[in-house]
Amino acid sequence: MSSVSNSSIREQQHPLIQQLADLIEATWQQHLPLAPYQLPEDLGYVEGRLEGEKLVIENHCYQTREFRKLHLELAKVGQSLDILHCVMFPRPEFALPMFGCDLVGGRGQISAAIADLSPVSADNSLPPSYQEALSNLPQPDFSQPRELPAWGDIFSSFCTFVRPENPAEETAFLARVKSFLEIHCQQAIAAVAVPEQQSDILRGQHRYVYQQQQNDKTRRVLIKAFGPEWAERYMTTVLFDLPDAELSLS
Ligand code: BLA
Repeated sequence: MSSVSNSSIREQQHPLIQQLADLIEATWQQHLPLAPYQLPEDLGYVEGRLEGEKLVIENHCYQTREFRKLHLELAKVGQSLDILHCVMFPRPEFALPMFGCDLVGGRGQISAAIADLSPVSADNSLPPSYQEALSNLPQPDFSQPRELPAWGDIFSSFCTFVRPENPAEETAFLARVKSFLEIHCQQAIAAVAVPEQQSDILRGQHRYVYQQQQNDKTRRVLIKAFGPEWAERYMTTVLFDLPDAELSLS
């Protein structure tokens, strides 16, 4: 196995979550020189209780020249809920979109599989190089596409949000995420910093993060296990935070 993963709950999770976690870390390691990223001390590995079942959260976090924070989170609630959450936060001096991915499943079935490269530019569009690369990908047909909630207007037209129905659809979802990650890593390595665009980029990242914080389904799980204050702190400092430079926005 890879050198940066110390998988403990991974082996107990839905196979698609294991495969996607391995794929994400392998792609990061292959393309990006990873440095450690320090999470708030008490939030790297956490345990709580949700309706009598144990909730375990395991975080893997890195940073690179282009990315302020690469975050992969695996969570497990007893036997009933398995979660993979991943966001790649570009440094605000790079005009790069947000990669985000969430897999939620329970009792053998993944109910939500979502992945996107989401724009943060002032005109709310992806850089042309991304548009071109993403347009060239095959568009797999999924038998159960899902409808985005209202806060999901941050996602691009390339966003995939489905309930994968069978192993073929799971494989198709994995392949699409792999393509997103490879395109994103290649573009990021080639990217040149544009500090003059930083305030626009920060504004876009702020909107992305703010909308994600409106996901009541995530919040509800965290509140039930850890209480409202802890959930708020976790959502705003670990799942969807902003760099300190955000202060310069106001
Ligand atoms: C949905 N997220 C969900 C659901 C749960 C969680 C329980 C409902 C599953 C379903 O509708 O089938 C829970 N997700 C979590 C928890 C964590 C988590 C507890 O990551 C972390 C501890 N969510 C993200 C990212 C994206 C995302 C990065 O974290 C997208 C890039 C999307 N999750 C997302 C969307 C839904 C969802 C769009 C459906 C929301 C809805 O239908 O209202």
